[in-house]
Amino acid sequence: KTNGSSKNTPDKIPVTAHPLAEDPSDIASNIKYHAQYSPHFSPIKFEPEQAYYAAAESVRDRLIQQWNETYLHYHKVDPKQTYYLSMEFLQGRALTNAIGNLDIQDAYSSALNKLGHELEEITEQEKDMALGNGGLGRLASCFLDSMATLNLPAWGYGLRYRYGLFKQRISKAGQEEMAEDWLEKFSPWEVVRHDVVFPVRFFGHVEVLPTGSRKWVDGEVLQALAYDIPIPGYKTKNTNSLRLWEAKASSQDFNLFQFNDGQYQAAAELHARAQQICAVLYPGDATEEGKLLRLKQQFFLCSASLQDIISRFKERKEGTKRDWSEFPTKVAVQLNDTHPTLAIPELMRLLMDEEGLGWDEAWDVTSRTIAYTNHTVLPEALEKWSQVVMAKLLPRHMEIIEEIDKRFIEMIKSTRPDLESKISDMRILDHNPNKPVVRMANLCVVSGHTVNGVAQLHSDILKAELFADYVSIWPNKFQNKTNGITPRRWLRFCSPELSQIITKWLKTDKWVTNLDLLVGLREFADNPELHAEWDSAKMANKQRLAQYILKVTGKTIDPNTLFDIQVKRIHEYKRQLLNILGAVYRYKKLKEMSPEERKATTPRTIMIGGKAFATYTNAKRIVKLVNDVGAVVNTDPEVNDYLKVVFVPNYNVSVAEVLIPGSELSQHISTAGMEASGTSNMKFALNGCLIIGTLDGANVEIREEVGEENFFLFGATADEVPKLRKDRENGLFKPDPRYEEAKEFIRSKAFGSYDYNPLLDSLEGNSGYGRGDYFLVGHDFPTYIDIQQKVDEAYKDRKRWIKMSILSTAGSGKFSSDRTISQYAKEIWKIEECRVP
Ligand code: NBG
Repeated sequence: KTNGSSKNTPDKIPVTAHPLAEDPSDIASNIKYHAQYSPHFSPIKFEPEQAYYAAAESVRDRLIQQWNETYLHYHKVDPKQTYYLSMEFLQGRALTNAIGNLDIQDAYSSALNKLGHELEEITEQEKDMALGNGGLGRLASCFLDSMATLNLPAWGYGLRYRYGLFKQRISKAGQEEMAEDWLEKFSPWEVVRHDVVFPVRFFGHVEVLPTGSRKWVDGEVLQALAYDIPIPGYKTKNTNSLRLWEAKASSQDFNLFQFNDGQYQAAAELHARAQQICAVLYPGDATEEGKLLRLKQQFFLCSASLQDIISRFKERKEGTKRDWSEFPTKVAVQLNDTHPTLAIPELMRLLMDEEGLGWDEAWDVTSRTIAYTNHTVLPEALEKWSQVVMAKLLPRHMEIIEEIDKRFIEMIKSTRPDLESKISDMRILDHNPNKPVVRMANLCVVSGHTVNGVAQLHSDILKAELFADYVSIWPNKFQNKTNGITPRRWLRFCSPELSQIITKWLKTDKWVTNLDLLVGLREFADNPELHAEWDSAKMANKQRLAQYILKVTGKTIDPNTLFDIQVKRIHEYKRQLLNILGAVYRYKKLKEMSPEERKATTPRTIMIGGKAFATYTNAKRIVKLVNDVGAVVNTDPEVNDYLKVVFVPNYNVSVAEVLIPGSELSQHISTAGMEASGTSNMKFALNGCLIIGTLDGANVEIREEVGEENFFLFGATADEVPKLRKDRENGLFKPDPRYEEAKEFIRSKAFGSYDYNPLLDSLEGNSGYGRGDYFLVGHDFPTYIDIQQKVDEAYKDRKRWIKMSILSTAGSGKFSSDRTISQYAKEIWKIEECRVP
């Protein structure tokens, strides 16, 4: 379809605004209204792209109505509200989610038909909003969906990056990164709030006033301007906000005199520097400049958000003077990892220097307001900032951090002399003479009222290792909040076929907001009728996936083979290398078989996808290796029917929505103890996909819930890992011959001339991070191959496999982010539902 005139009679549909239309004809009018009166394109064409923008704007009208009502309701009721501070939000696409949550899918579908378009084609026009790297950012987005659905007064705060996570292109050389321009045209989902602007200062110095109080002055001041994104709940009026800040310089900072004098760059210098702040998500921090910019971003988010939170606290009781001790009963601030840690000294500064509170009072308010979630135990991801850089960029905050550190040490000395020897590890400032740093995680633990991990095993490790010393001081500060995913996006909307079957057998669609109801499927796990329906829904999803793969890679895959998927950021601890070594071993064995023997095997399509950090050399080599293995295997006529290896390019949220419903086996095979939780494992399990995995992160709990007979387990456990590494250092590791064979095969250049020796060498030797097989690929390889054989056998028994698949979905209720968010609300934030009438 090139325009609306091919089908029906779109020309006859009147152009009228009906913001709250229910009827498809009125909705169609409203879409036409937007095409005409919110003109972003010339009026000649009404192609899918134009139709997408017009449809999205018509949905936004409806959202704005609910959104304003929600804002006013919260203003009136003045409930305690949560603010989720995160440097990342991986929202993906919004249109399907919005019309799904508003429950107007059918009406929109027929309205678009009337205009000569298909809803599915229209939704694909939308660019992913990818303002995050991976699980941490997607978790934040799932949380927003649950907060709104549960009618909780809770907002997200983030940054409006001009370019989100890069777009991945695969060439002969491997991964190439390109700027992903989600704002190339514009986003119909954001609303700029010209009246919400706060000043954010950098550099300068601290002045002591005659009263003795301190004030941060001079330096450069930028403006934070709010852009709001509506977050609709599922089948409820409550529509929350995701507020993203953009940096601007004010017009006074434009030097007209210099400009007229021909000094164009100098005239707009501050404007240029403002633009850098929100230019890109997580700029590479290898250079000093990059580091400073990242710190600026973090502070920008914290300062703007806290000023906004404080002004809302005041606004909601306009006219009356509020007692500051009331603040923590009205405000909960959650730090999504240490990235927004500067919220702590910034809140202290605002309370003391702007509002006139004393230290003790400000500290009481701050520590009762702020809570911190830890998302990793990887040492390189635990943020440390140079004290020199911090003192230069944020002189007042450095003073405050020093004072927090000093008081913490005094507290230990006076109350816990037994911990004196631990002070240097526990304190916030590390006075290493070569490079004094601020340890952000320590600052969070010392200052926050609650610290939580993201899966039971991870939280246990935090308490037993990373934060063990603090546990003895504050035993009640530490909690677990096992991650979750929203069942709306990750089942109801991404797999309508399977959803319909579930609703039919459970005789209710209430599972969409009460995921525990899925256990009701267990009683039908052997029912042949359900099996037939389940099988055909899965097959439809596999076909859709195969078409997608054909579209983006040109490769044909067979939906009758076992679809085996591993998609996530490429990292050595996630062990994509173990997966590809297994694939290489499988290929080699297939080559050695007779044609009859091959026919008896279980045909497989292995799909691997994910982005490698641009400067992470080994991760990039892994991407190339997967592609090189695929190039050989997929063109080898002997094995072609039994094995394919496909690299799925540019993995992101919308790609996941196609891959996950179509998968049958997914790999979550990190070295035990290293993946804090994982959340895609939950999405796969919910979609009836079986997991092959280690006892790591949330895998442990998924296995408990779906039943151990429905989980393909292998590998060392977290508590065995330290000894295995020691043994390795002491030369006690005996490699399995199959493992040596797989590596040797790659070294023999069976997959092209690229030199994979440096990558494979990371698996050799005796010790060290990145050398000496720190991630224990060699140790886990034999059990991995053995369990893969069990997978092959299980798949041959169709009945058994489908039963396992049903039981996997049935056991996934716990992993709803509604459950996670209810626990945060009750056990950390102490907030309650505030439903818009
Ligand atoms: C990631 C962990 C994942 C976890 C997500 C969400 C960071 C720092 N951590 O295992 O690696 O699922 O956070 O909690 O990105």
